[in-house]
Amino acid sequence: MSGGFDLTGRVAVVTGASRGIGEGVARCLADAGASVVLGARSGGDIDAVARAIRSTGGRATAVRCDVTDLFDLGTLATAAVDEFGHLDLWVNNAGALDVCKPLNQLSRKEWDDCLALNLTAVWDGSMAAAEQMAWGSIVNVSSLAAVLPMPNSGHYAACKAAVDSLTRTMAHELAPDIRVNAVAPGPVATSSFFAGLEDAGYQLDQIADRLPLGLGTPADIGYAVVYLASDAARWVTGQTLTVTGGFTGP
Ligand code: NJP
Repeated sequence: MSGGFDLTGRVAVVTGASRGIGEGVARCLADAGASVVLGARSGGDIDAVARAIRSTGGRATAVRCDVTDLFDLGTLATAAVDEFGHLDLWVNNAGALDVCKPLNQLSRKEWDDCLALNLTAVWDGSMAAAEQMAWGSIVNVSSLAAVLPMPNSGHYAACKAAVDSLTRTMAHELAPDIRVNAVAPGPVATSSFFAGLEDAGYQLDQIADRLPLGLGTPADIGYAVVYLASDAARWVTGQTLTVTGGFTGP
């Protein structure tokens, strides 16, 4: 076992790695020495991220996958073992706030779709991972929204709160071999963040004074995942690490 923050020899799967935070996490894990398997629905985009990681000396492969499909998740987990020999780290990052509406205007389908992507896929992904992992860790990408009132995003916030709860329970059920933690980002500069800001009718400068360290980058979340995945966090499980640049809410 390597020490500190070094992930040399580790094999990691990152879901939603075709852009945004998932891409940033995958790049940080590869920089720390891990071999990475990238999952997302857009095959061309994950191929491009995998190529970029390989071009800088990293080890990466791409597997097309819809995380709302249980079969795809199983295929993603076994692909990691087939390609790199074992699986040590699984990052449930794929997620989205696709519809912004008050709860009393949300359709049942919109609610169900949100749960399928942001909650059920985290459970399914973690179980698919645990089946292939002798030891290691799972990191879930939650949200600061889990602990805030979130008008027009209540369905998404409820999913992320449930992800934090799953994190705590899985940490107990999968111990001692597999640690389970979460990272809760604040505002991170991704295409989804800017689209969500616009949908909510906000300008960036309206929240700027509540961002002591400015807007986050995908790498800022990637470094937190590297820590949680590494031996430096070997006595940390069941925790949600809030990484927000000091942002405490809109
Ligand atoms: O999102 P975005 P972010 N199956 O849209 C993939 C949380 N978060 O990086 O499938 C498989 O740039 C999609 O790829 P594709 C947020 O809740 C963010 O901003 O090809 N993959 C892409 O790679 C989420 O959990 C902020 O379309 C699927 C990726 O997911 C995570 O961070 C704040 C998929 C999404 O990239 C990443 O968000 C916060 C599916 N069914 C929490 N559906 C923030 N950005 O400020 C989507 O608190 N993907």
